[in-house]
Amino acid sequence: MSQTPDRHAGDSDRPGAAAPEPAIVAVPTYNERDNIEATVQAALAGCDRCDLLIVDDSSPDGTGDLADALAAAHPRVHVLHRTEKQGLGAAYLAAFAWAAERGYRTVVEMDADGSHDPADLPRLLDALAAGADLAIGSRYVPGGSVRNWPAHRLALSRGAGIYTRAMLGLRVQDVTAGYRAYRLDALQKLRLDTVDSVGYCFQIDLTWRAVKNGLDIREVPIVFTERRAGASKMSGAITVEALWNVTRWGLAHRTRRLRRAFGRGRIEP
Ligand SMILES: Nc1nc2c(ncn2[C@@H]2O[C@H](COP(=O)(O)OP(=O)(O)OP(=O)(O)O)[C@@H](O)[C@H]2O)c(=O)[nH]1
Ligand SMILES: [Mg+2]
Repeated sequence: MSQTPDRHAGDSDRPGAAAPEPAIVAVPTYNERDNIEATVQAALAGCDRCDLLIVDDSSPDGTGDLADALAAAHPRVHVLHRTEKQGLGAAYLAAFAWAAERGYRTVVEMDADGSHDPADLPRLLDALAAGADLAIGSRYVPGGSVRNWPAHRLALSRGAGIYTRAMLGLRVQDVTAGYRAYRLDALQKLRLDTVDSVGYCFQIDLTWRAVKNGLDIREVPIVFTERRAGASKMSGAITVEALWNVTRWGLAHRTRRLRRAFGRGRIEP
């Protein structure tokens, strides 16, 4: 790796003032050849303190080669090549381990397809600086929105959110959001070695673990825009995985509450 996370130490406009330390922005890619360069350039331009890690699962369209070329041209860009497509969850877990090994203390998850605006990176990082353990780029809080999604896609996202919030009793508004910043020390409290969610369920899984572990979670409004090129990796299997896991986590959660209530001889509010 050509950069170290402390490269900004003492590097500031204000003499004597410590500059914020670098954050790593993990960008998973599978067949994002037409998107990755614009995403990387926008992130480099929009966030001085951000390094990027492209996590490519041997994309058949050559995204990995393009990522290597970007890394060769920009010292703040790194690439993690994986041998096969193993889903978003596995790609992010590999990125978290990569970041922890290199001493980063902040990690951001960001899609490569243009849906997540790199200009929002500083606001997510500001929320961590203000005390959050997890800052969620949220489409469904005041000021947040979704652009150009077909009605059925929006309905699926809203429906999944309503079901998940009801089953798990969550107050987070955008539980499936994929644009997030974590403090790595907080993330490591979540027993990541036991996470096996593959698709978008990974985001729900980590939100649920964050709530159960009492992390400080803050939602930052973002505008999410439909991908600008390439094909979605959303599939029926990904939806079924989320539905199944949320249902069993919700039932287990209710069973635990009932057991506790009967154990104490009263029903919890
Ligand atoms: N490394 C890796 N990246 C993946 C995998 N599946 C999806 N991605 C990336 O994860 C990000 C989100 O995937 P999308 O296909 O955009 O999924 P989505 O945003 O839920 O679906 P749309 O809203 O329809 O675009 C993109 O940058 C993908 O390239 C995977 O198995 N491995
Ligand atoms: Mg997308």
